[in-house]
Amino acid sequence: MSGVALTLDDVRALARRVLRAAGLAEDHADAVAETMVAGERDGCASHGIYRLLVAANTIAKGKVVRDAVPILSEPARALARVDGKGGFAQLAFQVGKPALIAKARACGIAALALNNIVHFAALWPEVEALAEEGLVALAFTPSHAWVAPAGGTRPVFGTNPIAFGWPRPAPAPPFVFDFATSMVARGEIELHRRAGKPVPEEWGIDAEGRPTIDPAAILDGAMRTFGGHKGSALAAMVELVAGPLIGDLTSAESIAADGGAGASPLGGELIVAIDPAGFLGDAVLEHLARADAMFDAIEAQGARLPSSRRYAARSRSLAEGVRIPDKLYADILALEASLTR
Ligand code: NDP
Ligand code: PYC
Repeated sequence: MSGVALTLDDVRALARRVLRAAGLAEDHADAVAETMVAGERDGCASHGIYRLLVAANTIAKGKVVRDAVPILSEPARALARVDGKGGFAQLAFQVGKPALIAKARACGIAALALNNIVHFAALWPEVEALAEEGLVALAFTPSHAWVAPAGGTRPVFGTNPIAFGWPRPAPAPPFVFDFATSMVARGEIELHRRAGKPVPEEWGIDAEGRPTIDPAAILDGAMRTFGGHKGSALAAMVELVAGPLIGDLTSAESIAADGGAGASPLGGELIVAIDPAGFLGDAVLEHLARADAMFDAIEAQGARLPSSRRYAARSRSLAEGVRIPDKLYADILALEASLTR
């Protein structure tokens, strides 16, 4: 079997070590390492330990504040805001999450804006954590302008993920989906480039606007939105609600601020949480059971729920650990050696 076998504790220790060696403050290193462990544990390679290379580059280029102290404010009864002060998003979310949960329970619906954060991560850990608190959750963030609008050839949008979490009665885990509004996450194209593998032609175009299966040519050209004009409209929505609506950068502004450094996107994230009891009162369980009937109808015909693959990967990884591609592991160790020389 190829790859290096690691326990999740090994992955956590490696991630913390490299992030600390790169100069990240301890509280950030712990929060960032946890998101990489979650990605690796759940079989999401594009947002697992591979992100150490991305985060280290962002730190080295001076594009993230290593010891930022996120500041929480409460602009209205149902609104919370965290100014991440230029640090990675994970600590900002940790700071804002209790306020978001309390406000959603008090008002029925609440929103949290994370501003001035550097974002390289998947969104499902956040909506899953909120759904585990019994809340319905939505999350959106722009990235860098890498994606052309449907009908165009030049990048305007980021890969702009949308994540959704829905609480289910135990023992079922929350219903969660989380996807880029581009055909795939950029991280997936980067992994194909590293592995020297071609990509499907519909993933993107080269710098001259021609279809290509060369991942490097797409990374230099433009990615495509999923679902044609529909994905394009959703990508625009993400730009709007997690950019101008919360006073933060669009993907075009983020890549301009990057100035060619190749660092992770800088900007904002919007997270909305809804307490089902706000609408339903004591009838919550009855209506959540009706939602579960829909999930059963999906699975009864052999279709799968989003996140079922991820939950299955989680069970396996918790029992058996994970395998990291040999080249990626070697690159991470070489990075660590270069940082500790
Ligand atoms: P995928 O296409 O891998 O998966 C998208 C979602 O669809 C997942 O919830 C997945 O569940 C589900 N899914 C996949 N196949 C099926 C199926 N056959 N039936 C039912 N559900 C299915 O995701 P993307 O490549 O679009 O994005 C990957 C990650 O990248 C996301 O987590 C996203 O947050 C992150 N990202 C982050 C960005 C940022 O700016 N921070 C930007 C862009 C992406 P399952 O996991 O179980 O397979
Ligand atoms: O994979 O598209 C991506 C991505 C962008 C920011 C974080 N992940």
